[in-house]
This record gives sequence, structure tokens and C-alpha cells, in this order.
Amino acid sequence: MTSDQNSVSTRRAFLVAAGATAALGALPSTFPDAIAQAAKPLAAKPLALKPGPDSALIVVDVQNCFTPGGSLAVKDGEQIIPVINTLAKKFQNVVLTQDWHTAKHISFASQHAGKKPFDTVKLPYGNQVLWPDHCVQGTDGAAIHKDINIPHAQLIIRKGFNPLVDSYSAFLEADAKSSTGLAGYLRSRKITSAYVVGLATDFCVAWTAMDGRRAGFKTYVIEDACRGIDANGSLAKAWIAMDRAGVKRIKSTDLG
Ligand code: VGL
Ligand code: ZN
Repeated sequence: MTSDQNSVSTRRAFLVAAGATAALGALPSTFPDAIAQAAKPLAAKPLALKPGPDSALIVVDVQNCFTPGGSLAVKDGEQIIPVINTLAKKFQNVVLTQDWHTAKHISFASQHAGKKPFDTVKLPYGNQVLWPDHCVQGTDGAAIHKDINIPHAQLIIRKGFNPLVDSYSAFLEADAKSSTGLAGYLRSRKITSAYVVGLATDFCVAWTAMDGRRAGFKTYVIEDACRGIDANGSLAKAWIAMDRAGVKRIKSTDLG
């Protein structure tokens, strides 16, 4: 076969593969190798998103309490730090958040007789998961992890400071009406897209992303720059809820 014929047949294989992929959704296991190979670049194509002045990276709760050695450590939580530091260089606008509780915060299991961490209670604003004491204002556990290196971050939003109301979201407390001011800040700065990373995927990241979407921001969660707690299936549930809310799930390699 001449090289011309070769390239024509490769191209045809590619088109067949592209059509078959679209029609079947997934490649059957018997799909010829050459065609499967040709189809691969399609599936793996990065989105090449380029954050501009209208985008902000929101780095959620990368604090000592949530990283190994902390009182509410998220498994492998420290592994996202280099990913976040690299991502942050692509953003003009970066907001950090800090979980920032009073010493006897209502979300702590220690404040509810007979309860232990990860139990739930009913509070006036709804069901509340109870946690080990964590991120108490001014303590070392509440400090941003020392390896986070984003000197150009412009704002730190502290949340969960109301003794009687938790706040997973960086936008709204758990009563779903008390604002942290973040939406107003972003709007005032003409920011329309929010890229959310940090800890934990299934609590503060998910609630922040969903509230961001509800507030009208185009919202992305960069999955390899997050880690989850996964209490009682919470991680899978959170991804489904984020998808339904219109939050886009992307990878750090999708950013150009
Ligand atoms: C978080 C549980 C309690 C979080 C904060 O940052 O995801 N989770 N407080
Ligand atoms: Zn908390």
C-alpha cells in the first residue's frame, strides 16, 4: 500500500471509530485495536480552558485540620497542594477559604450529649453531620497549610463563624440564606466563572460549587485538585448533585 492509501484508510478508520463511539457510547471489547486507537485522542482531548480576568480560582479549606495529622484529616489531602499551586499560576484571581469555627461550634459532636463524630442531628436549619472539633478560630489547625504557595491570592473568606450555624459553602451558610459576601465580591470584580478546588470534595467543595452555580456563576470543579471525606457514600452523591446543579467536572489538564 502507498503511504497515501495508508493515510486514507487511517482516516476512514478514524471516522468510523468516531461515528461508532458516538452511536454506541462505549467501544465493545471486540472492537478492532487499530480503530480503538484511532478513536482514543477524541475521548482524551483536553478542553483547553483559558481562565481570563473574568475567572477566579476558589481554593477551599486547604487547612491543617483537613490534611494528614489534622483533626478531620482528608485521606491524601496533601496531594492536591502541588496541583493547586501550579493551577493558581494560571489565574489572575484567586480566593482562598478558611473553615473558621468558634470553640464550641454546633457542628462539633463534642457539643451534643451521646453523639459521636459522623452522627447526624436535626437542627433548626436542617440535618447536620457532626464532626470532630476542627478549625477553631486562631488555632494552628485552622491555618492554611504551609505548602500552599499563592502569594497573589486576593481574598480569604472565613466561614462557619456563626456558633449556631455551619457553613460548608463559601457563598451561603447552611441556613441557605446568610451570605458570606463572596457572590457580591465576585460580581463587583466582574468575575463570571468560578473554578473550585480543595477539601473536601463532598462537603465544602461541593456546596461551594453548587451555590456558585445557583448564584449564576459558570462553575467548574477540578477533580484532581480535590479530595473527599466520603462519609456514608457522600462522595458519589455529591458528584451526582453537582452534575444536576450544572457544575462542570473537569481535570487540571483541561486548563490551557
Ligand atoms: C468541611 C466538614 C466540616 C470541609 C468543613 O471543608 O469540607 N467538612 N467542616
Ligand atoms: Zn467545619
